[in-house]
Amino acid sequence: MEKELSKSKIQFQGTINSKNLLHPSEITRHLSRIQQLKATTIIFNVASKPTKKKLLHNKQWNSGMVWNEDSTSNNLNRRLQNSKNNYASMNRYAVNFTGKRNLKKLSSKELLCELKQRVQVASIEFGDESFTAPDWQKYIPNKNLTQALGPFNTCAVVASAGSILRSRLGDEIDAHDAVLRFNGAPTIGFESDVGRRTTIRLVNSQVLFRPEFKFHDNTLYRTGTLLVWDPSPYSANLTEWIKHPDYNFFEYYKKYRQNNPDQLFYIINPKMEWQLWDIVQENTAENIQRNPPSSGMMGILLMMTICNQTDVYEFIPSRRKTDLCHYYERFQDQACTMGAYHPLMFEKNLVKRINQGSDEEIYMQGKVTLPGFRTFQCP
Ligand code: NCC
Repeated sequence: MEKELSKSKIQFQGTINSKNLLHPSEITRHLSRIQQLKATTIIFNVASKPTKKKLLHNKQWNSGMVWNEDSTSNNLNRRLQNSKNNYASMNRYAVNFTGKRNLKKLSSKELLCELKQRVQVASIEFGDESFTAPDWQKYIPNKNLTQALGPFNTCAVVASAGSILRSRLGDEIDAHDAVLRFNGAPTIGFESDVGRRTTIRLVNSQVLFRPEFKFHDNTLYRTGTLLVWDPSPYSANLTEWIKHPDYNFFEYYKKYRQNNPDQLFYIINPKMEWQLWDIVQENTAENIQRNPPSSGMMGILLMMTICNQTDVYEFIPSRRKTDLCHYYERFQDQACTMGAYHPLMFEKNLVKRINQGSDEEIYMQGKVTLPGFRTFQCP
């Protein structure tokens, strides 16, 4: 077990397995000891295994245990703080942020309207600047992304976090009209926790570019509609981006389309990443990493655009929170959940603020419920 103490926040992170179950009275003893230390926030994580004794009753749950939507870099360990500061000053994408800082916290509705009105979820279309050569016509699907996908009524976004293990959310996820997954996240072998269905898979450009992902051979990628994104410099136009992508995935995209012409596969217009980044920065008091938001945040925005309701699973950590990076790997690193390269913690703050569901659902299931932009009314 691991305890992390700071002046105003105590994080108690532990895995209780069947061999060292705590009796409820012991948990109460731990909690009262922690409370004596005048903690303002207590995060008590229990990886719940099926057990005869209920370890943590709903009654014992309180809102202080849920993700703090005002989390700051003080909530990160020293290594991640340094990494965040380095990425904030490094400015690899020449971010030239001239936006305002919202000193007054926007309401949930105001934030939703900012996202709806300023983030344009769009795919590259044939005829877009630098995508005019005849061969692009062969590869870019005729219908654009938002014409081809949906509208769906209910959608699920499945974050790849290790803490979705033992959630038993699989059936609930599959009951949605569309399910979005990320990068190489599998379903086989994890069905009871993450479901079986994949309607859309959003991958970053590394997945196409780097041979270890076996993008062209792995059948995992053959299901559903594929979307790929790659960061452009902050102010770059498409011509500049196509010459200098982060990972030069364009040839791999064409090759995949050639081999799988019947599978819809879109390239996200990179403007979206920075429109989203601006809103995360504007609504965060400190300087965030000057790198694009994670695939998770982009997938959430996509689904809010094409679905009437989006349930997001384990993007905001539940009571199962763990340092296990992915549910499908054994690698542990807090960076996966809190962010190193991506401004992930700040993305999560924003998503928590626009959640229409309850804190209890976040804590118990890692579930956030978001409205669809098609019907969400802004002034
Ligand atoms: O890890 P990744 O993301 O594939 O996860 C998909 C999305 O799930 C959310 N997530 C994931 C793990 C975790 N513990 N907590 C979470 O909240 C995040 O929103 C995340 O975006 C990416 O965003 O594309 C990322 O991709 C990986 C990696 O490139 C791919 O998995 C392919 O291997 C990045 N890791 C590395 O490059 C080492 C990761 O930083 C972001």
